[in-house]
Amino acid sequence: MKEKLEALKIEALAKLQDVSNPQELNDLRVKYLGKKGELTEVLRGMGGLSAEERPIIGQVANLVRSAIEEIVEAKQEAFVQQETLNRLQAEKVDVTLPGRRLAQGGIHPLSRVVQEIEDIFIGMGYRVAEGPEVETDYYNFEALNLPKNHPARDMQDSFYLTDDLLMRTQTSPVQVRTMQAMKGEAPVKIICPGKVFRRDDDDATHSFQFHQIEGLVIGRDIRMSDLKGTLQQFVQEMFGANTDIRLRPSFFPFTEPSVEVDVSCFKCGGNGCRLCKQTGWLEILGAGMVHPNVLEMGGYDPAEYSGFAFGMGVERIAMLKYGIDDIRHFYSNDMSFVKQFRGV
Ligand code: 2NL
Repeated sequence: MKEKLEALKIEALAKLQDVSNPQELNDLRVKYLGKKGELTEVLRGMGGLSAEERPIIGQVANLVRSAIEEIVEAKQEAFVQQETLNRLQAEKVDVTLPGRRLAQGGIHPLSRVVQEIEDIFIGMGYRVAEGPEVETDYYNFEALNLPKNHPARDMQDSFYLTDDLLMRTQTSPVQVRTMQAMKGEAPVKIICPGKVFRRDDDDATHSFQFHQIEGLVIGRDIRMSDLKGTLQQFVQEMFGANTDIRLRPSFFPFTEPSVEVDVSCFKCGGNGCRLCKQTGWLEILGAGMVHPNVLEMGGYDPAEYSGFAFGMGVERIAMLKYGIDDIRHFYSNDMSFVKQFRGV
C-alpha cells in the first residue's frame, strides 16, 4: 500500500508540474484529492490493514496529501500572479502622452466690453444697477420728460406689449427706479447695463435689440465739469492714456444741456484714417445735465440737487474697439467670429 501511495505521489507531482492552466490544475486537484479521487480510493483499502500498519500508512498518506496540496497551492498562486501580470501589461498607461485638450470657451466680446466699462466706473465709486426689460410707459417715457404725444416718442419706435407695457428702449428706467428707491437721498452714482429694444430694420449698424450702458450721478453742486472730467477719465482707461474727448451740443428730452461726446480716434491718434472717416474723431456717447423735470419725478428737488447722465451703445464701442464691420456678427454665434475673442 505504501508503494501504491508513493507511486500515486510521483505520478501526481509529475502531472502537476506540467499543468498549463487553472482549469487543468483544478481537474488534477479533483482527480487526486477530491472525495472520489485516487488518494481517497487508496485510503479506502486501509480497513484491511493490521493495527501496527495502519498509523504508518496513515502517516504516509498524510505526507502524500500535503505534498500534493502544497504543489497545487503553489501552482494556483503562480497562476494568480501570472493573471495579475497579464492584466497590468494589458492596462499599461503611457503617462508621458499629452492629455486630451478640452475645448476652451471665451467671454463674448459684448460681455467683455460691458465688464470692462463696469470695472472702470466701479473704480470711480459707481454701483451697477439692473432692472426689468419690460417696462411701463411711465418709467420708459413719462418720467424721462417724454410726455404722451411728445414727438421724441416717435424718434424711437418701440415694441409695445399692451397700451401701457413695452420693451424698454433704453436703460434709463432703471435709473428712474433707483432715484425713487433712494427717496431723495444723495449721492447717487450708478451705471445701468442691459438689453434695450427698438423697432428698427436690422442692417450692418442697427439691431432691433442691442446693449446699452447708462450712467447717472446726482448730488449737490454736480456740474458739467464733473461730467467732462468723468468722461475724460473713462475714455483714457477704455481707449488709452492719450485719448481726448470733444463735446458737441445736442438734444435729449431728459438732459439740458445735452451733448454728443467724441473721442480722438484711437486707431490713428487723431490724424485721420478709415475708422474715423478722416475726421480724427469717433462719436461714442450722448450725455448731459439731468433735466429738472426728471430730477423732480425721481424725487429730487432741482433747486437743491443736480446731476449728470450719459448713455452709450455697447455694440458700437465693441465694433470700434475690435474693428467689427457688422453688428449682426454679435448675434450670429458664428464660431469663426466668436473664436477670435478667446484670448483677448
Ligand atoms: C445715447 C444717449 C443718453 C441719458 C442717456 C439719462 C437718464 C436719466 C436722466 C437723464 Cl435717468 N438722462 N440718460 C442721458 C443722455 C444721453 O443716452 O446716445 N445713448 C445711446
